[in-house]
Amino acid sequence: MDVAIPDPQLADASPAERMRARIVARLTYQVGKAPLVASERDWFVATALAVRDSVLDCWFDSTRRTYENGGKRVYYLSLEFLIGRLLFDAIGNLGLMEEVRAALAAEGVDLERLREQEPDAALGNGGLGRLAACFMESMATLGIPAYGYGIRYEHGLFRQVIVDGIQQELPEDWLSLGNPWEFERSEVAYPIGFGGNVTRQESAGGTAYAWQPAETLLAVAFDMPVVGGPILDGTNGVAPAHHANTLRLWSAQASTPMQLDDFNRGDHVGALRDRVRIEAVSRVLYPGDESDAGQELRLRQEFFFASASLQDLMRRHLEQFGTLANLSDKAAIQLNDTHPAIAVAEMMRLLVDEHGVEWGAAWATTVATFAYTNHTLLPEALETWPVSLMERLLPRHMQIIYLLNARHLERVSAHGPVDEALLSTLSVIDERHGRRVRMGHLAFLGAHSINGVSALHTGLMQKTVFRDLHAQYPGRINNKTNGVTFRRWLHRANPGLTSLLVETLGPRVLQDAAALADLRPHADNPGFQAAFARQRQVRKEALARVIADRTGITVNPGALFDVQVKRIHEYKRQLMNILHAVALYDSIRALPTRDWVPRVKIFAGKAAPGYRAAKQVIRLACDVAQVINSDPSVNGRLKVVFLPNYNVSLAEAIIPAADLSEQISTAGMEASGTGNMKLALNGALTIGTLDGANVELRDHVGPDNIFIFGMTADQVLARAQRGLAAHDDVAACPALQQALDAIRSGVFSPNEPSRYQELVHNLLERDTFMIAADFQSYLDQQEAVKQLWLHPAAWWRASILNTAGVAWFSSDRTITEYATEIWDAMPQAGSGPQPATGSAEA
Ligand code: 26Q
Repeated sequence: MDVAIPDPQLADASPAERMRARIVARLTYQVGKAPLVASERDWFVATALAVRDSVLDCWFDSTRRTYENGGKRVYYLSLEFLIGRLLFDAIGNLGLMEEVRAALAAEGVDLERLREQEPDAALGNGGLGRLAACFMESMATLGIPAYGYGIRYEHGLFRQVIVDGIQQELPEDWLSLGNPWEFERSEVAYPIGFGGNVTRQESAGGTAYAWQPAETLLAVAFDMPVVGGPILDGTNGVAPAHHANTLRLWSAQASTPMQLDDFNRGDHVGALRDRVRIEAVSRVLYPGDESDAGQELRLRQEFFFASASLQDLMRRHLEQFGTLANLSDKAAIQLNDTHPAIAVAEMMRLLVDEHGVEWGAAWATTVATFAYTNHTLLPEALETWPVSLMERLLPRHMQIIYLLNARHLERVSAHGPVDEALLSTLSVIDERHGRRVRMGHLAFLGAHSINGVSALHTGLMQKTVFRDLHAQYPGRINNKTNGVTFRRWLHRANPGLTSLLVETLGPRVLQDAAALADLRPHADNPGFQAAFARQRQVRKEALARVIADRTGITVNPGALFDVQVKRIHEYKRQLMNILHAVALYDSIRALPTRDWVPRVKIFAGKAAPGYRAAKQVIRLACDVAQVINSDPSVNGRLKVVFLPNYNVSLAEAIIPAADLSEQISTAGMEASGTGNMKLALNGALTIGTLDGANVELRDHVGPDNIFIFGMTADQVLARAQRGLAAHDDVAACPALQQALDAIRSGVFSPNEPSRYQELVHNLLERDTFMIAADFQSYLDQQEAVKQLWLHPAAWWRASILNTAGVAWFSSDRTITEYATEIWDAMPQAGSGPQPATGSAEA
């Protein structure tokens, strides 16, 4: 039964009544439950399916319009899409919030409670994956025809539990109860080869190479619609238009179901073993974040999804245009970091070996089609693969890489002799570390645009890792400062504040982030300040309940909520924040009668499973929390909380409740940060270094409304030249000395006093992240934070000016820059909605 077909009996019904009928029909006929016995999970599925019907209408329209326009499509290749929950995204973007809420209320069901029933789609580690999800949403909202390509991991990022301060990883199972948003496209399947050898054939037309893989598996497509918010100019004066794009995720399937011979011989396990091994490719997301994994399975994942995506987009292009000669006019491929960089070699193989395109023309097409985004300069995160592994797994690709590298080095040498040292830094092959393929070099050479994700980061790319390539190919490196989608991170995460903004600025603020600037005249208005502060208070009370539920810790919602939420990594310096907590603890005990500002320090984040130092930081945060929270002399003036299992949904609960946002990485190390933007958008004040996008954040909110401390990136470099021992800096800062002494002597680990000896020792001897050098200046700014908090009118003014100042950090702005400056793919204006026909596949 097609419940999307209007029921004539409902012709006069209100939208909410019609929605109710659709939800109940889904519940009855698809979930198979009667309303009286349905669980909240059942209602969630029924609601998602009913909302999905509305999404599908836009989806078919959008796909058909793109095809008819013959316009350019954007392909965003990413090994990670950190999506989170989708129900409110879809309902909110389609403008159905009130009718769905009313429809469910009529059945006695609370929409807010259904929200909790949806598992997070956690197909990513952190910033890079979440950025991909924000970008997909913005591309849909801007009406840019786009496909996201990735892997349909059966298990997303692990679930973090903390047992006695120790992080443990449990498998994550987001698909166990089914995924109402996805469509399996069994007919869209491509063969993906591994291993084997390359044959060479001479003919009159020249030499041809062909790869015979030793094994082949299938990449099967699963599609998820991504629906945007209302398109500004697409209303036609009638109803708002919505554009929907496709997130196409690949799942690995063995091409032969199983070894029937083995099975018939009675070896049931052996018969399935190969299948299990092959299908492992899409089983699990690698949980490493900026850490080198170097695992063969990871390289298999990279090639698997890169090859499937290219085969798919080339098939689509050929079906529509009949030639690959105009590929770069009709397709833009964005590589999300180097993880899909093998696509450069695969594109060359497909063009040259499979489609008979001459090498030079194929290379021109490749470079004109690809663009690459770099997300990190940390040496340990720069991807390289051993040549031996590449030769074994992808022999033809290794040949292609040698050839494109040779041509590149010849070009460099064409204008005269070049010294060996320069050639070796320019080469795709790193000969110094046992012959490895530098994926960053491969991506750079194969792309016409290489971008960084903040102004500082882009400048550093040009000066450091890509210095020599930049000199050879000037103009290729450009900046695209990150942004976030305000629809998820303000409108949905903070509906109370959003209503206040709509009341104050009008509904335009929902569509046009720039309207936030009109908040500035209200920053000093006491009535507005009170209303703004009231919304924060509501969210702090809600977060306090979450904290109590998940940790048993009681916090005072009137205290200053000081928040650091992000992956746990040494360069992000959660340790410095913990040291500040210890220093505060010491001061409170030393001067118990002083008028302290009550603070709650809130931490959340996951450590890569094998990253020992990061796991020690989590343990220290928990140990420090234990001691401080239970010390009666503190009397609630300081609490420390480590909230387990940070994910997109928890971020949505924490961010609107934050008063202070900690963005305290060692300058030069955080490529951009995006949590900084989400927190400032919700009115949190930032305490931060001049790192990543914090620099631009300061420019936008104004230097008086942000707490900047510490060395600049240049000063960090100069400091490193003088050695990394921290003894002098520690000796010069009594608060730091005292905090380190306490930690080292076991004040926070009384049952194992030596637990943090190594941590303290390392900080003193080799303070790679320069915590000691920046500490005094951090303390000073924390003191300034306290002083401002003591003056509520000044605090709320600054807070409002943060929300007012960050419009530029909308991912709509970022995507508009990508579209105009890299992809040349802006949507046709005014392409309003048309009758629904066809399917989403084209
Ligand atoms: C590489 C090889 C093997 C296994 C894992 C990896 C791997 C996985 C994820 C390497 C790096 C990442 C993630 C990087 C990342 O999230 N970078 C962040 O990107 C954000 C979006 O641009 C920035 O805001 C952050 O500053 C940056 O740290």
